[in-house]
Amino acid sequence: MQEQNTTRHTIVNSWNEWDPLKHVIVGRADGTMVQAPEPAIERNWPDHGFPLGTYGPLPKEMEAKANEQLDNFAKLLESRGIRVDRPTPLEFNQEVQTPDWEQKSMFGCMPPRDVLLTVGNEIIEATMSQRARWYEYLCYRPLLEQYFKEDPNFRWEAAPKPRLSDDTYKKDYWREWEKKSKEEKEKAIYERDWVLTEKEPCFDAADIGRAGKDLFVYHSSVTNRAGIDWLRRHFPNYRLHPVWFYEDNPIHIDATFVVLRPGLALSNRKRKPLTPGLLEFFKKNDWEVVECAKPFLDNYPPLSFCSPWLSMNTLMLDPKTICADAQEKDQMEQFDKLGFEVIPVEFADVSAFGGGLHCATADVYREGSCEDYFPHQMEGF
Ligand code: ABU
Repeated sequence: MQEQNTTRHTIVNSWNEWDPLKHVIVGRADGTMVQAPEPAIERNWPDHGFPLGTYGPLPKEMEAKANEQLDNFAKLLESRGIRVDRPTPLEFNQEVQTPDWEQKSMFGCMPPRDVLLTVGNEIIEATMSQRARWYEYLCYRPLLEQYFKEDPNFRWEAAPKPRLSDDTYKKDYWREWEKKSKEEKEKAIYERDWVLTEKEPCFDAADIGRAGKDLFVYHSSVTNRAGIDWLRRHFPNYRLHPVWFYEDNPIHIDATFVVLRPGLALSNRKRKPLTPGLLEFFKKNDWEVVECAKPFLDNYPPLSFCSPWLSMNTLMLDPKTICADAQEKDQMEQFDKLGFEVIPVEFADVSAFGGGLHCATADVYREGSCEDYFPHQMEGF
């Protein structure tokens, strides 16, 4: 497999979420952990064997089911002529450290979308903002080294590795959050008072929605203002729009506000846009913004930090063809009515490993070039 890959020709090129997909990375579930507590996050799943403070590998039978669904998804993509590469898992159940901190475990490499941001001929390794995920980029290094050798125009970038010292986080954020009243939580949502301080730039790649010259960046609990500012300075020739939504545990634009194809975006029916001018901006440019359908689940599945809104976490194969989670009947029906060819993909068992179909992939090559889908810009947005 490896030998076969090295003989292939690679071109890194992807400007948006919908142009015809020809080459993609699909994650693996191997060794994924319930993360040990750290300032950025705490897992507390006593009903499923992981009360607060505990950590360890997700059960092997869950891992096997998730890997089966990931492998089947990879085969489906290959059957449509799409080249699929896979990351190299590390031993995630090991203590890691830098001069600033020690962390009892890592996480996994199911969601490449969280780590790798492809913009044109460039792939950026995101900073990440959790200690357990600081080394996750290493899982993708064999592929990135290969692409670098094969594509002379590939720009391989890494955002500055954050120190993630205690100064990167608000002290005792989660304990304080638990003590907050409903009104105080509401206030935090409107003020975007999340766990990260502004000490240093932090962002997850899955907080960026790509639409040619326009990049939409979610100010979330894993992406801070400094991270957005770093991206803005890194991409001076793009229009970078910070966006935020009504959500008390905000993570990742790809289950929140998704640009599906030119002229059509999907908005989370619960996580209402709070960004002034966002909807007006889309309207001004003749984009329709539709609210997503009701998700299949009412709540987070067992041992999963991902919400039911993975219902809207999809992969576009081209502007007319969309891969959606097969359990999301209502969402698939909505896509059908919107004129898509919908490909149902069994994927529910992957959720606990860090996401849905968009999370589980990272673009390497889509046909097409950088277009301007929003010619009418708006002051202040
Ligand atoms: N990585 C997507 C997770 C988003 C969510 O849990 O809603």
